Amino acid sequence: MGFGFFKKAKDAIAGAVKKASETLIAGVQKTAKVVRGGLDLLVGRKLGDEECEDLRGTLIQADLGPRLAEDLVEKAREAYKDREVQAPGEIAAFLKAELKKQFPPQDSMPRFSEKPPTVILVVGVNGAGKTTTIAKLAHRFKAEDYKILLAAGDTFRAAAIEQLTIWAGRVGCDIVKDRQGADAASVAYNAVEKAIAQGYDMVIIDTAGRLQNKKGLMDELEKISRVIKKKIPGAPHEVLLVLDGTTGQNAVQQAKVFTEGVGVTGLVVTKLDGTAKGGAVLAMRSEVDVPVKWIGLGEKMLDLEPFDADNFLDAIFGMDESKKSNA
Ligand SMILES: Nc1nc2c(ncn2[C@@H]2O[C@H](COP(=O)(O)OP(=O)(O)OP(=O)(O)O)[C@@H](O)[C@H]2O)c(=O)[nH]1
Ligand SMILES: [Mg+2]
Repeated sequence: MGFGFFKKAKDAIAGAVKKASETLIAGVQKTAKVVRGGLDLLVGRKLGDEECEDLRGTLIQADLGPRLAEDLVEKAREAYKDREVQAPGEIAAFLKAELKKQFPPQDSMPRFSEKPPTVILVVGVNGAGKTTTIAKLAHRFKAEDYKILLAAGDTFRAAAIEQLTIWAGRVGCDIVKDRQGADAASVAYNAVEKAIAQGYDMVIIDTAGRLQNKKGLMDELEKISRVIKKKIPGAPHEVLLVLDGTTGQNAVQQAKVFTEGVGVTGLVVTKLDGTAKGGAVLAMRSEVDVPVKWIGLGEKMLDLEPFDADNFLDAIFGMDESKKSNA
């Protein structure tokens, strides 16, 4: 399949992100409400000290984090020193333009192997949403005609293997698993071996979020990565770190810790539907040198979207007037 495989995937993603979807808009509405409510109160005012404090408060409440909030407030203060914010949406458009500068185009594109199978390793602390995200990814790529194999690499709990097996059934894809307590790296190895032998396009590997301690967890992830490389040098092609978006800035801190360890290539921020702290997604890019690639917007299979900075900013800050008239 070679390049065609790669291109098809890129087109599939590109086609999906031109405009903020209903799922995205509904998914981040709690965060959007905080942001827009706060910004609307600034209309008709110049950004003096009091207004800047209000703006900072709004950005902090949406959990953009102190550093990013301060940076944006200073830029806005400078821009609106001598004139008033005239219309609703004006300050939102300004902040969006500033934030957009942080997101290089193409940055969030998933990584695929030039030659199948593409191996995706999914990591993160327990409860973050790894297994659910794997099901969502499998569903999405299967719809694009990829032949998908899941690997039940969370051998720590029997329920974890069961949960992934149920998802594989629902999605309609195959799964490689072993008994509870089995060596996770050997499950991963077997899956990759099977994928090569039987022409799968993609292997997605689940991992444990909780082991006896953090070092144990990191060691296990490194071991999985190492044995996969024995079969496919260059794999895993993507290491996705899954983060619980309801924890806001704590998720940002977790991203910092994890990305130091295991060669993470992309972040997945889940559960944005349940929180007003969605602004943390925007802070990730300035705090961690790894792009957010996917966002989780609910518990169902379709509630995962590729992260697109423009659409995300539109969904939270509202769409610019110029864009609305073009839509
Ligand atoms: N609302 C909402 N719930 C989610 C989302 N993603 C995952 N969840 C829920 O979060 C809970 C934990 O998800 P899992 O996928 O089991 O998390 P995990 O990281 O595999 O957890 P462990 O296997 O315990 O390490 C489940 O109840 C999911 O339904 C999301 O985007 N939105
Ligand atoms: Mg799990």
